[in-house]
Amino acid sequence: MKRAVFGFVFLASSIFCFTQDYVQPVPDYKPTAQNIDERNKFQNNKFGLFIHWGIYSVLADGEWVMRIKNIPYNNYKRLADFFNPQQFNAKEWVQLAKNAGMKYITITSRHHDGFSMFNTAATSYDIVDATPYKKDPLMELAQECAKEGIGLHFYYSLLDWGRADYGFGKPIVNHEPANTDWNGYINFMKAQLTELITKYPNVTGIWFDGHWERTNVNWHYDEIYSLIHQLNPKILVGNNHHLAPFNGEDFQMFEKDLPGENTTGFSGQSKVGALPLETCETINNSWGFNINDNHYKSVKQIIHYLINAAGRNANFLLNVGPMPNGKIQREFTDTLGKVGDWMRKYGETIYDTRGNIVAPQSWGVVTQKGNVLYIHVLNGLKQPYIFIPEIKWKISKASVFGGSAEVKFKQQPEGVFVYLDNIILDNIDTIIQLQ
Ligand code: FHN
Repeated sequence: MKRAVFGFVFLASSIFCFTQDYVQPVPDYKPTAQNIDERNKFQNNKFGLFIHWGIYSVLADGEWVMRIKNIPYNNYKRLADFFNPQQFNAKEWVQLAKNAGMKYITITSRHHDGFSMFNTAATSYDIVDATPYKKDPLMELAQECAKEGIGLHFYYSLLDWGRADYGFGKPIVNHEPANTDWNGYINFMKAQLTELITKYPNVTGIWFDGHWERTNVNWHYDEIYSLIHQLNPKILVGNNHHLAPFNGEDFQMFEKDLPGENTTGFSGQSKVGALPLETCETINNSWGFNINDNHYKSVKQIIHYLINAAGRNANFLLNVGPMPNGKIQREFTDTLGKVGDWMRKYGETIYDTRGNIVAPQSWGVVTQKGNVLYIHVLNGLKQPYIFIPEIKWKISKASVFGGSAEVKFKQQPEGVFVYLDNIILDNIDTIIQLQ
């Protein structure tokens, strides 16, 4: 019996050791005042454009096409020979984001295929050296964003399916892939990140992805995050590791789920922490351009996602996958234009607000700015009123946002009742403003 218990404990603890993530946080990371300021700006921005663009767009089958179609790396690399986005226009992309009411762009500088979409001296497998295009679209984009006051974050993949020093598929021994130059790979990433942070104007964030492919290697985050903050203390570091934030990170991200939810299975271990939050979702079902994907989200779905994120105190990063010619397809630009129309009218109830003031309710969510609460009624009601719990402030007035008509309400110790019987509910969002 004793032996059985010991065996069980041993097995359980060895499984635990084996499966537990190996994390190297930055000891005693203290964000600078500039970094805190940047975090605030980031939270005020609320809405960003995510862009997945790489040589995979040529095959029009998403950014995982190399793996999914089992294309050998050396064959896949040939895509660079005919990646020539002659119609790419940074001005158009930035205007698209601006017109949609987005305040920042997060773009793939390098995805899991390892192809660098920027001019880098660390490898020749990049857009300037390996494609007939020979130009650096990320520099054009960075300059245009800086000119237009749009923030810029670079997505950067930790995972690399092709480089020998990454050793994709190799067993992990002592927190490193066996028989590879793992330190060489870490140094390669550091060199590229240095370029991205020092050469491109106004970059304010690095968005890591791919940790989940190797949860027990030494990613040297202590060195990488420290380097980033040394180069520019205001850079916001985020990592899509699907876990609670590590020390040294400046924002927490969620993939295809609102903070606190886990409908996709990515966020099971991702406890909501105290850092600024961001959730990303894509406009159809693909991140990279996919010619067969017609699952376009409606304008209403996107606006609801944005409001639901804001109500949970998170930004919304909405993705599009541009085509290999550099254009963004019409279905996406149309939708973004309509989302922008809504933002021009109601953005005041989203930008610069904070959420999680009141837990999400069956009828919708609450955002707050100064002494105003914005009650977003998103869902149909069973009764002609809503109840808002947890309100501690004294409410002096309730009105429909943008109008002058007052709305009946009753404040009780347990919360506020707002009566909507005389109000025609909006198909997207009925916003009641509480003073
Ligand atoms: O594998 C990637 C995927 O291609 C895409 O970049 C998304 C965006 O959040 N992140 C990864 C999956 O977690």
